[in-house]
Amino acid sequence: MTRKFVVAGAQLGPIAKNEPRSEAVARMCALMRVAHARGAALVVFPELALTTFFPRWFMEDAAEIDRWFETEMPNGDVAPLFDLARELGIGFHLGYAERTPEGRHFNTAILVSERGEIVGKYRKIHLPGHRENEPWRPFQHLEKRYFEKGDLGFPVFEAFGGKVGMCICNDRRWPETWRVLGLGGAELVALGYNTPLHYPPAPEHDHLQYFHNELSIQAGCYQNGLWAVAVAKAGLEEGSELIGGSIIVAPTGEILARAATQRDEVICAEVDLDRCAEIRANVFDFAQHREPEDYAAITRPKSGA
Ligand code: CDT
Repeated sequence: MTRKFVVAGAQLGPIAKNEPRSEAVARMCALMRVAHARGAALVVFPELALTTFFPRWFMEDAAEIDRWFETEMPNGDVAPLFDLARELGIGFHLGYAERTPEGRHFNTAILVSERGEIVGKYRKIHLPGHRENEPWRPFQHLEKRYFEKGDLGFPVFEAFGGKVGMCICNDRRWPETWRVLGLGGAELVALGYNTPLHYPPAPEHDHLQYFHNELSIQAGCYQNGLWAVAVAKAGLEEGSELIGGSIIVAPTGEILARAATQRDEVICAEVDLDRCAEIRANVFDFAQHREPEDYAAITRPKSGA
């Protein structure tokens, strides 16, 4: 049985602070239609895709913070996306801010089947940035303030005829993310990101943002023999420039599709999940060549923990 299908990445341009979720969802529905017209079975949307990237602002008031979070999924605002997925028979991946019934806050992504059912959930583990207001910055990056570290590990789900994993933005920079997903058998990783072009603590690296994005994702794919669809929220959003550069990467590390704009844009590629074996049965055959006895330092608790 062939395990070939088309995947799409639906990059979003900026979302304004006052843009209602219904408008963002309407934009995503339009992109989903384009992806479907190009034959995609799965379309990947970015991290925190329903709103502007709110961690750029310092907030103290709980109600002001909570208005950026979804308390249910699906809910009335995103229902049109679930309905359209069902109508077209296309799956999707969506990032959003999750507030649980117990009041816990996570940076979350879900995988939704072509029947409109949630078949997988991931909560971001590597939360970048800081906890307190740092007025010297031109904008804040307060993910450590607004989110708890994810508590689901890096799960892998049976979906779309294969094994699908997820990670979110900063996670893609960590080789451990990819290795744990690879060890879990992931054949395709969906991920969204919001990456400012300007990194205030080390602005000398600003010109390397696109390079570091591709470097991390290509290495993760090659070293674990898996596919990735990596999708940006891009463009000048509330005064902060976010990189685009959404890509689809093969298990060989080759980039098969790349966004050309910083706006709403669909990229597509045909994936063949059987091609994971090209790498996994050869140079990165874990059973034959991995030497975990010598990797103990990787899982030693961090100092100060
Ligand atoms: N959203 C997110 O995780 N962004 C980070 C920004 C750099 S760290 C402040 C990233 O890794 O792209």
